[in-house]
Amino acid sequence: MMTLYQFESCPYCQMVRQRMSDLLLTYVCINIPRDRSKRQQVIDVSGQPTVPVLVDGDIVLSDEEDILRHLDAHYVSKAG
Ligand SMILES: N[C@@H](CCC(=O)N[C@@H](CS)C(=O)NCC(=O)O)C(=O)O
Repeated sequence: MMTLYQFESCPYCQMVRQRMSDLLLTYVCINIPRDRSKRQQVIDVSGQPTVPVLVDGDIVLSDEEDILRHLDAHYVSKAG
């Protein structure tokens, strides 16, 4: 199961959520604080504090463009 670290009003996160919905993907959403100083969970998983961060198995992606490329490369066919 993929895990997305995000907060709702982040426009980059919104782009990723939209793409995941379009691709009919099921994933776990971890809502993180907007306050950058309270993002230890994100730093622990990705080594940096920005979101979105997507974890897909052994793959950890911390830039929305990388995430969108990854989703398109691996999951496009599922949406039919
Ligand atoms: N991945 C983007 C950055 C994404 C980004 O800026 N996300 C915002 C949330 S919309 C963020 O986490 N900013 C850091 C902060 O809020 O302190 C990049 O590398 O340019």
